[in-house]
Amino acid sequence: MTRDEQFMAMAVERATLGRGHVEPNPMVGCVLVRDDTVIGIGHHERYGSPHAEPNALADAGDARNATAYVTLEPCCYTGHGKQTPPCTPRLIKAGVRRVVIGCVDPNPHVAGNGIRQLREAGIEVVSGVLEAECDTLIRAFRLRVKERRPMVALKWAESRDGRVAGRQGRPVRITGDLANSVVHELRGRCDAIAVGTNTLVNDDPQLTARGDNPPRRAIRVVLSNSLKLPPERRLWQPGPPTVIYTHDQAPDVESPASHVEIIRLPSQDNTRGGRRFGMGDVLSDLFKRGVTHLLVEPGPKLAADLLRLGQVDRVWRFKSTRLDIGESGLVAPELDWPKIGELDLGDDVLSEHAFDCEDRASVDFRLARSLATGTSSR
Ligand code: AOF
Ligand code: ZN
Repeated sequence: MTRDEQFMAMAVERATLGRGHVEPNPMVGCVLVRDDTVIGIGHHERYGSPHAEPNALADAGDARNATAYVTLEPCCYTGHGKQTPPCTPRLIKAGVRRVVIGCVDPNPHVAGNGIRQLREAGIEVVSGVLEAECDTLIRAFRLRVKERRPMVALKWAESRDGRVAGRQGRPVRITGDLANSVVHELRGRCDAIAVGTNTLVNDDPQLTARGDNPPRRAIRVVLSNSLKLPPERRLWQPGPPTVIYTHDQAPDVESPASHVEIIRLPSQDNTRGGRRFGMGDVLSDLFKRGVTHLLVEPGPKLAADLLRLGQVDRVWRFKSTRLDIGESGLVAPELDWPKIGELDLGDDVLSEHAFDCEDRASVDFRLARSLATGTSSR
């Protein structure tokens, strides 16, 4: 690693502290260095609060002639709903001599204009340092800006012999304590958590985060073509807002509780001759509700459908190292996506998969790793 890359790596690490707090904004970290010494560090801490650069400048006090390492191109505009003053003039005014940037901001109001303004002020700018790492920090933000949809992660747990449940979907406790706390931490950073009707029927899930002080409270989502809803479910008890997506030709049933909304999306033909809604419509609707990260906890059928449709960004598979369910159990979804990260959780192994083997592990996976290593070294 070059010296520039080392300081940028610090900024990346720092930026991840914002996960769950800054969305729909991107995570950003900033390190200020003079004479090869760090004189200030900061990150974007929560939505609507100061950006990484002013936080690092405040930490440094005097940043004249320093180099600023920023994971994202500094912002440079006002208006359009912007909550804080732009960072580019702040860096210029502070007298930094050089700015090293991880990746360009895909926000069309920035998109290279921040770099241009810095150069026009006579500051040396280097861009693309640790670009792939910095890009993982803005993955969900980029999807939001460019594709107007949330980032989608699928997560399931399977036994050592590749089963996700017992006979006819009977629920089985598969993962150990460490895997469970990783899942609850992850749930607490997502904006929506979805299951299909089979999971609603078989598992009666709560879809809430049971970790310490979760930064976000997710909308609970049920994906249901049939709209066959059991009358008594934990999701119908008072709790976070709950949305059931179905298609416009599904049976006319009433919402099971006042916090549960049924959304009827345009129906399409499915391959088996029935009707179904499109996952693209679900993602657009969730986007309009401000969802940046969607976690799907699917059964094998829903997982296979979503993987086939190609609207999934990440898969998390927890595989038990101890438990066998046996031949009669429900077979886990087939997954031929390359593994981009692996983590030993004692009773289970967590692997992260992406469609493209060149992809980097997600910020959530990095945070799972810190949780796991922190816990085991305690
Ligand atoms: C930066 N540093 O730390 C972040 C940036 O509404 P605001 O004022 O928070 O601005 C949000 C936009 O600023 C966001 O859409 C993205 O383009 C950029 N995020 N930029 O220089 C930061 N979080
Ligand atoms: Zn900014």
